[in-house]
Amino acid sequence: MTHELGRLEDLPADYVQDLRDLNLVPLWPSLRGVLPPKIPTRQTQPTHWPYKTLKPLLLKAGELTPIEKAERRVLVLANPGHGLEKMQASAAMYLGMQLLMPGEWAPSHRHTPNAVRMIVEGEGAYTTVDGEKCPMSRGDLILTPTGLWHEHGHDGTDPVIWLDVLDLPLVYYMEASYHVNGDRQEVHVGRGDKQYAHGGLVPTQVFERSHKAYPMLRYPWTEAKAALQTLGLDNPSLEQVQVTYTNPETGTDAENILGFYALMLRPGQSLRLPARSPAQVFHVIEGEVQADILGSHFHLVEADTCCAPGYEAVTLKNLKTDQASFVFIADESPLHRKLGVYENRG
Ligand code: 1HN
Repeated sequence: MTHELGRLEDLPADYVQDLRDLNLVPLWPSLRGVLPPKIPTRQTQPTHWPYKTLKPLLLKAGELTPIEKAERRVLVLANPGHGLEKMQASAAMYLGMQLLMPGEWAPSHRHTPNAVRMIVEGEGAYTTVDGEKCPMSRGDLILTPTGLWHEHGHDGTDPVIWLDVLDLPLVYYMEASYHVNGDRQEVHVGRGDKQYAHGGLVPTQVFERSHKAYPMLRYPWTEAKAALQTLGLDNPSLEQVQVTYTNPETGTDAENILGFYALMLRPGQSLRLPARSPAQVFHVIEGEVQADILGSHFHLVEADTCCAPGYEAVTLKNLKTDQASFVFIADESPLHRKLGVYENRG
């Protein structure tokens, strides 16, 4: 049973003022707020960002603001539950849609938050991460883990747009968020996406491991899609046809704080994802999906993005009855597991 606790108003005003003057605060009026019964209070609201409405505004930003004035030309997908100015999709996740025009260059920097890019549209752009030039194609996932230099360039002819996912809100909250600007990187020979391209077959190192904390930086969509299709064909009764983006040397999550996954929904399939503690983000790579989150029913078409708070079940339904749909998922699972607060409530 949860008892009613004393309120601030129940205390003499001069007593409260005496406390405040000494930087002291009584706990009991706020205890239920910070420690609610049974389930956390979540500011993260189910939110849908349709690509169709976002894209023209992002292209307009390309006309209004030169890359030199932006460094990164991004429209942030902000969750109204957190307040737009906080630039949060969830407690730990930041989302942004970034535009790079042909010939533009987003200069080299590195920072403490971890980032990934999910390429949404356009060909010819590349991002250089830690000296490795990673071509960007639709559906590719490219890591820029904490501390690694990264810059973006574009040799193509049409705008390139990608989704950035960062753990910025968490790292900022920790007062650990900062960046350093750098010079254009020299591109070196050797690419992790080639060296680790075949599942289970990893380069034999002279030492047990390469000396890279992040040996694979680019996960081509062609590989992820083929893995999902093969998994689905080989396991006709498998409900959750999903792969996790991992570090191929350790088998652990690709980055430390956020987790990344690709999901295939079979034609017409309805999949219930259990209520787990981490918040989640869904981005449709191919197909058409209905996402039922709390009382919201989002109709997601290609390149649409939505988010769901933690501790809630989510149902994803493939609205295509004659073909599979493919969804990129980002979540806060690695963080929750490391902190020991991860829960699956079924
Ligand atoms: C950043 O470095 C990039 O490098 C994109 O493309 C978005 C949002 C917040 C902080 C750093 C990038 C970012 C960012």
